[in-house]
Amino acid sequence: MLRGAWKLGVLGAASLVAAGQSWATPTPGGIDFQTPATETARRVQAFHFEVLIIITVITAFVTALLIWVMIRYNRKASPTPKKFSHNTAVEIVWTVLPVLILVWIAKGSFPLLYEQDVMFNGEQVPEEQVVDIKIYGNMWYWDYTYNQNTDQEFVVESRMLRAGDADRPLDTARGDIPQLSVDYPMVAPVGRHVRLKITARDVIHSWAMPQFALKVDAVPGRLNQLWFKVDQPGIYYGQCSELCGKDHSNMPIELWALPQQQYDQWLVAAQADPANGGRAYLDSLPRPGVTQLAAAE
Ligand SMILES: [Cu+2]
Repeated sequence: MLRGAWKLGVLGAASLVAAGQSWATPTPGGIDFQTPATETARRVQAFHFEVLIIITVITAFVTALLIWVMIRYNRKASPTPKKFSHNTAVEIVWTVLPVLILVWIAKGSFPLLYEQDVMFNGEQVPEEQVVDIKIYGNMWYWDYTYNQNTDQEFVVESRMLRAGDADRPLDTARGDIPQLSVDYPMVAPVGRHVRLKITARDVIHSWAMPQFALKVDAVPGRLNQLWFKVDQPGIYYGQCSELCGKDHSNMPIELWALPQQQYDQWLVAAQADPANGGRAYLDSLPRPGVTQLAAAE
């Protein structure tokens, strides 16, 4: 019962946060989480707020104890200190209670680790329904391989947009976000199980997508995996999250989640001309989802 009430409070707080449009996408000066875009991200954020409540109560309790001791037992108030050094009841309580709190936190945390790490949270998804995208980190850009190991395999390179660039300069009027928008974004279908295989060609990078609550290192010579299933069409942003050299801050991740039909059309366009990454097709679409909110502000 108590647990149910807690969860309601936690979810209420989370949805209040989500309701603030300015927090839906990365905005200058924004605080708090971005709106979660996957079931996993929603659960991770709810768990965050649960732990936040626990640590707030503990911190307040310990602070109150400290203040009480400082006032009640300072040299003036208590000139002759008591000499005892053991109290079995208190010792049992201050051992058992923290253990119970840690077990409670572990009970919420371990299933989330499993969910992020194990493909599709253990759900058996037929191979032909899985969308595979391979991600390489490079100094200092990402590239994305689609239809890997088929005769339709192609690679799209993805670099940050800069003001004044010759090919495609950053244009905030179009909805581009400085330091986050790229020339040829990653594209994935909505409502499908997307399996990411992530590695790097030179140094360690890290592929991170806050709205999906996902982050994993891209390590040369090693293959890491992540998965997601995004509910809403939208443009989602992340950044390389492992210090990888002088342009570490200039290798953002831009992911367009498109309805299946648009995704299929993009695949055809991008495969025909990978160097242009289906950009003309993407530009022909109304910019999907959350970015419209950010651009309208
Ligand atoms: Cu990097």
